[in-house]
Amino acid sequence: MNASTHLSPDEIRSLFAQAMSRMYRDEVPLYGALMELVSEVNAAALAADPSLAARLQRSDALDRLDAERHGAIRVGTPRELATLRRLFAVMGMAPVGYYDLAVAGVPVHATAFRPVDAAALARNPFRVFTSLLRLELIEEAALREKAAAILERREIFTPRALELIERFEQAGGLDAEEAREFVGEALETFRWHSEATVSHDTYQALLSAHRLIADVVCFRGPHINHLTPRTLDIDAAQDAMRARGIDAKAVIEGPPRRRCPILLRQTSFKALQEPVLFPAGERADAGTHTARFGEIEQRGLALTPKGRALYDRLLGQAREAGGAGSTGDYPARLAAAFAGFPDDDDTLRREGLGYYRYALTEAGRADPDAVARGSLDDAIDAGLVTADPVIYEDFLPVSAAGIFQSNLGGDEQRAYAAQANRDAFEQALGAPVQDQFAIYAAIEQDSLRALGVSGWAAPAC
Ligand code: OOG
Ligand code: NI
Repeated sequence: MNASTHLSPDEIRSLFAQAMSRMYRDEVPLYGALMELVSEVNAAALAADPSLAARLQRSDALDRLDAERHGAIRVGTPRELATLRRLFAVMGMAPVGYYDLAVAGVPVHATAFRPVDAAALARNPFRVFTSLLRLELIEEAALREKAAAILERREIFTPRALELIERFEQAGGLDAEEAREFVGEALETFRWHSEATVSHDTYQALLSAHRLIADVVCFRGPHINHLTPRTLDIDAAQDAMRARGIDAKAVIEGPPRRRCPILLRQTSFKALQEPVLFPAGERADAGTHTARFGEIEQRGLALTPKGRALYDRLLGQAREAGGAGSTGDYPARLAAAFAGFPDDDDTLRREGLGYYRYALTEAGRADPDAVARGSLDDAIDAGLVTADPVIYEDFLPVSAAGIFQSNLGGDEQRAYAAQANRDAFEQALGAPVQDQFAIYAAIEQDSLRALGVSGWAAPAC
């Protein structure tokens, strides 16, 4: 067996994303309806704006659009998280970013496993938002110890999945047959199991500590709780959801609607009430559990640290202006706050608020001397070079908290006093998380270098 017979991690990721999508469509029929709706909205958006298709094509986003998804899972122990890191590595997915959700009253911290380089992202940007339960945030000692003991006993990976991960690590890859088997085995970890592993009483006790704790602790594994397609027009998709009687979240998370979309806007439909069986002596008790939901998202420009600081400040303004979080006439407050955020690509780029990908136009390729004669901005103005938004591939902590909250069922609003603890998270993960800004900056830098003019730099941020 040598490297040439290995399937690329990109191919394994694509197979896995397809398998996951099929499984989720079978498990959650509403997901199928959402997929149809999003593909109709996307077709309409492309038809209405011919330049959109060309722009998406140049930034590699068009071909991947139909396959583009993110999922989310929640795990209970450091060992589970560390093994997931190895499992995702088989598919070319690395942990990027640290998200602390305790401040928003959700007792987890998280990262996103995703492909990192431009070619892998263009191929298939499948990402999984992965949260680790912070057991130390359960106040009652007896309950905390019980939860820890339950989690210690479970094994969320099949023996064969573990063997194939090791095989990948030792051989440096998997051949086609091994990869096919790996995808099937890995899928088992993310499958929904309607039999709880604990009694109804234990479930209730954990549920009242926090609904999310029950979701993580009481089942055989970290069931995938949503799989999100990418839409080109989330407002239209939100309207279409409502028109079909889908119970969409009241507010779209993230920035307001703009001419130049930035970062990430998301909306979701309420979690399903699903039947659960509890082992109780001879007879199984029946109950219900809310864990799984639907979500759609629109992705836009990746912001630089400067742009992100402005985003965070304006979002904070909108959220504080009304006293509470995302309620009342929040959309109007949000739009008003974001009047202070430039909304044309030229200004966003020149002010160093976002990352752009540069490419020679046909005219630029035909006349390299003309390209090199002036500055980068001159070449763009002369139509020799294009600058297209680098797409944001990550998540937003305030949005994620809103998504968690709206899908936990109850309307509990609490905040944990605990500090973010990135060191503990990375220790559990067994590796540092990568810095998203460095990744976007590298994509921008590489595109600049490929223009072949020495000395050109992206606007400072
Ligand atoms: C994850 C929620 C976060 C997003 O898109 O921000 C998320 C979860 O509920 O487990 O998926
Ligand atoms: Ni999500």
